[in-house]
Amino acid sequence: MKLGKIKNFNVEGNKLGIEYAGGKANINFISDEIVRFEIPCKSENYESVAVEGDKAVSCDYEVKKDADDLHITGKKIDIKVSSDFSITILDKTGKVIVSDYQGERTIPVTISEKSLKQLGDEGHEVFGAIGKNHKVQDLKKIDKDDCFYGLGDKTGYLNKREYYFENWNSDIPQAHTENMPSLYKSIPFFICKKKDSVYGLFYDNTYHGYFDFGKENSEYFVYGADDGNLNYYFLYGESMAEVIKNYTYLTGRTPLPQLWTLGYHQCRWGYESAKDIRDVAYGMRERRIPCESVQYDIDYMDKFKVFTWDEDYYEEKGKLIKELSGKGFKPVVIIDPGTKKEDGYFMYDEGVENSYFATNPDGSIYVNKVWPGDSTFPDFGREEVRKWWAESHKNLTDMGVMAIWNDMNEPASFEGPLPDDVVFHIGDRKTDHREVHNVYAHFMDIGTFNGMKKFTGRRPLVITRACYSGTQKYAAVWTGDNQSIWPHLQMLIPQLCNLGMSGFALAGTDIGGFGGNTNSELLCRWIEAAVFSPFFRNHTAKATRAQEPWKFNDETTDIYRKYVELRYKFLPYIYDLFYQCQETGLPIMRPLVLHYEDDENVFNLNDEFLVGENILVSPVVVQGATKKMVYLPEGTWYDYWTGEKHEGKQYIIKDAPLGVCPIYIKGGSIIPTYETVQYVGEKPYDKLELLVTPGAGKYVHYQDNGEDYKYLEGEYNLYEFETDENGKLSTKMLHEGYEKYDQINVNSLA
Ligand code: MIG
Repeated sequence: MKLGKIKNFNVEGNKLGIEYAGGKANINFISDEIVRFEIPCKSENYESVAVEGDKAVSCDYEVKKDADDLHITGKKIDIKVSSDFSITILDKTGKVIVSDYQGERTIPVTISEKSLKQLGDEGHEVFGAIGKNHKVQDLKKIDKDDCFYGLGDKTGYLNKREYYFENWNSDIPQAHTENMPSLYKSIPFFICKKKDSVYGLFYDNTYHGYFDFGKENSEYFVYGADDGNLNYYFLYGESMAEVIKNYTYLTGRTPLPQLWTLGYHQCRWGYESAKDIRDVAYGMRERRIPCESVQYDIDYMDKFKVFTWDEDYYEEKGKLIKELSGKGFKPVVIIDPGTKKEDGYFMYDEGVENSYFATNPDGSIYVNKVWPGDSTFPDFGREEVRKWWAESHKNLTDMGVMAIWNDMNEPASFEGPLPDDVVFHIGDRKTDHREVHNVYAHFMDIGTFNGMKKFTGRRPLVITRACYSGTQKYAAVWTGDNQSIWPHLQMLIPQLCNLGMSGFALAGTDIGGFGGNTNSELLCRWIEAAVFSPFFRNHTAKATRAQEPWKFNDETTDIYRKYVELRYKFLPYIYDLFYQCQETGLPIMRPLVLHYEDDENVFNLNDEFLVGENILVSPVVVQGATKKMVYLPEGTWYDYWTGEKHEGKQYIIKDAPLGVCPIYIKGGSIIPTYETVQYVGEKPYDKLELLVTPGAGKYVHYQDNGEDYKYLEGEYNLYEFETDENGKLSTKMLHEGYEKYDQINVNSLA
């Protein structure tokens, strides 16, 4: 951006202010590894929605000025600041990690307005074909070997290089294709893995954002936004894992969930009555398929009015919930932000009385259509509105509701998008839809989280469709309306891995696919591939083929059960990973590149993933395939099903007929497992079985009541298990504060 030459600078603690001939810029050290760069083009007072509280720790750095440039010497990185706030970041050996691109963009105008119109007439969609300069814009150089990961839920592949994306939370019921600019979430963070270094960038700006990773020109990547400040954090790290640790230090980490939330969930938009829910719930138990919840989609509400219950179809308030709770089902209900405009409806009346809804510029309440018809939109950016929303959850928790699923919070609307000038707030500051759109769900989720925490006393499960960076502190996510097609099963892997690297450790897809009709093979392959999806739910739309496994055939039911049981077996391992995530920010599902950064075979590996560091999963995601080419990275790997030993750094062909998902356990692993139950809480988990593979190993296992916050007061156990070369186990207690297992057994895989 055109600021001209540096005139002066001024250092105050962690903050460096730079005076340019044509404006100002700021550099702010958060830590030795995290540095914020800002041109306050819109506002002097930067307030982040994603970063809460002051994260800065004291750091040592020195600033020197020569004729044209500033030279900042830090502990981990050095920074050169030049004219026009051009930035070069170097490591301590003097090697450039990343630098601004000098020169103009070469925007390809591949389509004339005339052709664009022609295409539009027949309904062709044109995604990002015409580039444009943005009000806020940043160009940085790309090197030949750079790979880009992260950016949340974007479609396509693991590595985003040569793709174009936008950040504008969007409700997209059509099939999500790899060339789509945006889906439901806006997470302007990515990791650039270079030949021999790595860094992260977080462009913290909530306006409509744009990313081009070398698509328009292989020499540079472009970030842009429609308004706001140029405001980004550079995140240094010696590995991708360290960059993620820094990013999640800044924006927060996925908190420890309740154990049951990691179990299996069944859902459908189209359970139209208490009878439908009951049939599915008892159907699961009868067929011995473990299940935690049969979730309530919008039909449970009275005329889609949030915080109400339809007693005509779903029986007397509380009755069904109580009955199913007795069988171990935890009620999870959907909530939308759109609040029906109807006099006499308590939410509407309260909202009007207290001016809680977003307004038109003239002050009248803004109305658009969603499920309930004419609806209003709570102005969640204000604390008092979030408090009101939080309190409203008592209507549900009084009935026994245990978790909330927030939908349509992009916000979606049926009568065209919300106009730019709809008035919203962030805190007390008045602003408009353009700035709030991408953080609307974030603020809603905070309200939900606080309400559920208050009324249940447990760690809330809030499942959200839309979000922004930092929402991971409050909500789990699912990837929205996918379809029952093979490409969407394939996309599960890169999409959940990228969400994980973007801070969202608790994420899942609709198993079986939401839109369209699934078939038995696709459903079986989906449950195989999803067995380690952090959030584990089968869901489908109205008027599609039913997706409860027994609606197909016995083989499907058996395969399905086998994988849901496998999930329950590995629950303590998954739970341990969530425990570790609080320290490291590392996700549960990880692309191989996260742990094998130097192995070029894994930079673009889209059909395998790791669970933690010890389990490698290489599912079959291609129709009709019965063999899988599996890449095993360096080390020794054991086939989970046969115990067969393989040396890594090679491809192998694994026989994988329907019902077999190739799974490998790393040598020297100690993996905690539980006995399969029909639901968490069916019986006490008083026995732990350790699955071990040959080789010396060490593993820390976490145990608590799996429900509330008592662990914060020390009510938990930490076991350190160690095996020697002969497989002999020793156990050390690192912390003791909870009832210990009665038995710990060892089971050797090979
Ligand atoms: O546009 O509540 O993504 O999971 O079942 C439909 C009905 C609105 C969209 C969600 C989907 C949910 C559905 N909702």
